Amino acid sequence: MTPIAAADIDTYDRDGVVCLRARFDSGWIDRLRAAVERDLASPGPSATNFAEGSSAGKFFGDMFMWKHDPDFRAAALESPAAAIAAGLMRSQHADFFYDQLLVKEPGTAHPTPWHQDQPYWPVKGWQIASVWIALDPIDRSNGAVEFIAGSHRWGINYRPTPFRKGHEVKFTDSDLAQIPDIDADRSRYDIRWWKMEPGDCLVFHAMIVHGAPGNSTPGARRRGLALRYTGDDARYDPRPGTFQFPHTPDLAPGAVMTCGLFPRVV
Ligand SMILES: O=C(O)CCC(=O)C(=O)O
Repeated sequence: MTPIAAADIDTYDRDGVVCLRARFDSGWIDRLRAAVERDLASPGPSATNFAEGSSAGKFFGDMFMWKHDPDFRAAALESPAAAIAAGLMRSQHADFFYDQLLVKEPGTAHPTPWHQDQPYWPVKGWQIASVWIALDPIDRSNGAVEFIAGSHRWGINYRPTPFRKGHEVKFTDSDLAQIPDIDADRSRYDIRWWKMEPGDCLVFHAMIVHGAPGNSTPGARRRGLALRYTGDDARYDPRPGTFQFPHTPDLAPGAVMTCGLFPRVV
C-alpha cells in the first residue's frame, strides 16, 4: 500500500477529514460497483430509501452487507481501507466496525442531514474513522459529502439526526443538544468538500460534523461506500440513545471492540 503521508496524518488530526486520491484501483472499483448493483437488485435486511416520503429519486442506504456478500467482505477486510484508517488514526490496530452503502440516485433532492457519527454508535474513544470510497465521479451537484473542518474538536456531542423523515422517534431518549441549523448561515463555518474520482476516498473522524446535498443532476449517480474502523482506544459503549444495529456483539460494556462482529484487520 502507498504509505500514508505525514502531511495527511496532520490534516486528519487538525481538520478531522482528509481526501486521499486513487487509493482503490480499478479492480476494487469494478468489484464494488458490481456488489452495489447486486445489493440494489436484492437489498439486504437493513436496506432503506432515506428519501422515501420527502423527495423523488432514491437515497439508498444499506449496512452490514459484508455479512452476506463476499465482495463487500473483501473490501472491509482485505482492501487498503483498514491500513489507511489505522495510519490516519495513529493506531497500531484497526478493528472493522461496519460498512454502509450510500447511493444517491440522480434527481434525489433529499439531503444527508448535518450530523456527527459517534453519537449514533455504541462505541467510545477517539480513534474511530470512516473511509468513504467514491465509486463515481462526484462534485457538489451530485451530492459531495461536506464537512465542517475542525468540528471533531468542538467537544460537543449532538443528538443523532434521523436520515429519514419519521425516524425521529429512534432518538427521543437522547438528552444531547440539537445540532445548529448549519445551512441557515454557512458562512459561519469552514465547510469543505472535494471533487472526487472513483477510487478516491474521504477519511473522517467519527466526531466531525458532516452532511451532503441532494443529487440534483439528471444522470450522474453518486455511489459511496463507507467502511468504518475503530482503533486502540475504542471501547464498546451501548449507551441509551444509540442506534440499534441489526447485529449485537458478544461484548461487555467497556470491552475492547475486537470480536467476531468487529474483527481485527490490522
Ligand atoms: O454519503 C452521504 O451522503 C453521507 C455519508 C455519511 O454521513 C457517513 O458516511 O457517515
